Amino acid sequence: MTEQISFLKRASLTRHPLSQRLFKLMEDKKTNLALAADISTQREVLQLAEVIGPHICLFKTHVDILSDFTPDFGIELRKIANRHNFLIFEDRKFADIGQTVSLQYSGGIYRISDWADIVNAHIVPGPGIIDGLKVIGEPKGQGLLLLAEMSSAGTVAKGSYTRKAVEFAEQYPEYVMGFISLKKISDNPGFIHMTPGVKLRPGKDSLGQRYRTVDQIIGKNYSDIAIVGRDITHSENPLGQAVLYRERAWNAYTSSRKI
Ligand code: S5P
Repeated sequence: MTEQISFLKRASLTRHPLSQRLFKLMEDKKTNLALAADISTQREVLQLAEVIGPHICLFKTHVDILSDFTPDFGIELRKIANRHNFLIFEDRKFADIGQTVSLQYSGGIYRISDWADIVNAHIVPGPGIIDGLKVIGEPKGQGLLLLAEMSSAGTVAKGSYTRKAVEFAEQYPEYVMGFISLKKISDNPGFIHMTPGVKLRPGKDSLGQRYRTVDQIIGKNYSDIAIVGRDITHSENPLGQAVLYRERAWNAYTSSRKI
């Protein structure tokens, strides 16, 4: 097992400007918690960002869930992100050829590249998908995560598929920031690992989602960021629950990193 390195040190070990910023802001704010805001109205999503913003490093959106989307959404969310110092991750899961994803990223109704810092992509089409997104995102200082593993039951993203994601990422260190994965899958300290499917207790939902605890994914599996959705957004006290997750995720990080 290689040494587990602190976020601060890792900021100096990546050339990716946005990864440097994310490592530093996690260390400054003392949070490695990301919120998954799978909510269907702009007002509720923005309100959540405002309330939970001080406790997170990253706010994850699914903009195509919104029933009342207007271009103001991105503008308003950016203002909140700047005020509370977190990054915006639009969980678009691109999966097409390079030319098509470049249009999906920059155009359409959502114009994702106007307001999101980070997007993600499946690697199923091959590295052309990274080239297509990079054309849009790199000049704007944005970053990409590759879906190397998934939290859902029966996923085929494992074994050689996961290793391929690492191989692709290594070819694009100036644009790919890291992975969506269930554990640390690369020893390159510049890559950031983010893990969804997190709850206070292990379990599953009725549609194939599987949950692990913060201690499992960060303490034992050496992932970096816990992405928590319904266990915060659907709790009776989202702010209190976010504060609890923040403490647990940060403790799991500090007690498992050495230098
Ligand atoms: O493998 C994955 C990848 C992602 S990005 N499994 C996931 O659940 N996600 C996303 O994380 C999913 O789209 C959702 O937005 C969030 C998990 O939400 P929760 O309510 O189950 O915590």
